[in-house]
Amino acid sequence: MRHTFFCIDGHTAGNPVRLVAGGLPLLRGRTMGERRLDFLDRFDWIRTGLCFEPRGHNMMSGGFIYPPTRDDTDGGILFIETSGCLPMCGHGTIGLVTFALEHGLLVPREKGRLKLEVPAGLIDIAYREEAGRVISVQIRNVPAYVAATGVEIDVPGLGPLTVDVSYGGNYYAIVEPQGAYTGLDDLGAQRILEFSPLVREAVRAKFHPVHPVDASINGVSHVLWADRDTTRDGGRNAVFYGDHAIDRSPCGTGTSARLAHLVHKGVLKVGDRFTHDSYIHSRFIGTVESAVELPSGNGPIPAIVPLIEGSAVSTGFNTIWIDPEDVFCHGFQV
Ligand code: PYC
Repeated sequence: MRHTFFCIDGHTAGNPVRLVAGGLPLLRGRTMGERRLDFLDRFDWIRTGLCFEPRGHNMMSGGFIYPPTRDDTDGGILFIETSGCLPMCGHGTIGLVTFALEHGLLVPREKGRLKLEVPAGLIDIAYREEAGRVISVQIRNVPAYVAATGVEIDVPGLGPLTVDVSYGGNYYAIVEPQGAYTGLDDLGAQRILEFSPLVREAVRAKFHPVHPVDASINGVSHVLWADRDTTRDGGRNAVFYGDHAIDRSPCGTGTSARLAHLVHKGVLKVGDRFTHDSYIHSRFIGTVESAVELPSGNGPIPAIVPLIEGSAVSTGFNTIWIDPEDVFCHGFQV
């Protein structure tokens, strides 16, 4: 039997977002974190079928919006993407919220504001509308913090690098210009795609971060290449995710991780606003809203609350079916 999914497709700052509005599975679990694990256990074929070729591509990502699991939220999000179900996705949230509001799939209790549950925790949304279009979405993200500094690795073909690991909803290896890495345009997209898996593998061999509050969130999944000429006003980055993707957006969780990183380095402080540009020069605005502490067995960990603002555009409706008779029904990657 064919499984049919009604989707609203679009992009946030150039990176794809597929809101699966019809055909989403009923999930077990009291929280979105538990539902994520249930989805991965029983329904991961939906993610691979909708994100991998031939129905998707290397950068494909999106998600489902579920009714709230708790009284104080407007709904819950489950993210899907080529690498799995992320605990949090910033560009995904901006797109999913935009399309859902514009099509009446999310009904806020308070105009201009939403409280949503994602697997990584609770997030607040402030959005602006004009003539029935959502023109901007700002996320108050889960707390971001620096998990490790000075991780020394040797990348075949590139040489030695010292990187830091920072969390912004996912764990990022952050590579700043040094040694043979002199900046994004010098390295270029092909070599970012070639070296990023090697950086991730080398960092994973040395350090395995585990979230102090939720141990189901662990491990370095993304690599953020910071461009040269970063100042306290802004910078450019390229985020690598999955196995073959450079984020076309400035990456919401990557921007959050970078804000925590720049606060840790003394470049930014609470209240600062930071423009973050992507590989294709699209933009998010990040703000360090406040300083907080995350409880841990080894004492409190300094963290920040990041605000990430951007916008998204829908490009059309897409009714997609997954037919078990199709040899590629669950997708493939090359
Ligand atoms: O915007 O957080 C993000 C994101 C994660 C992976 C791709 N984009």
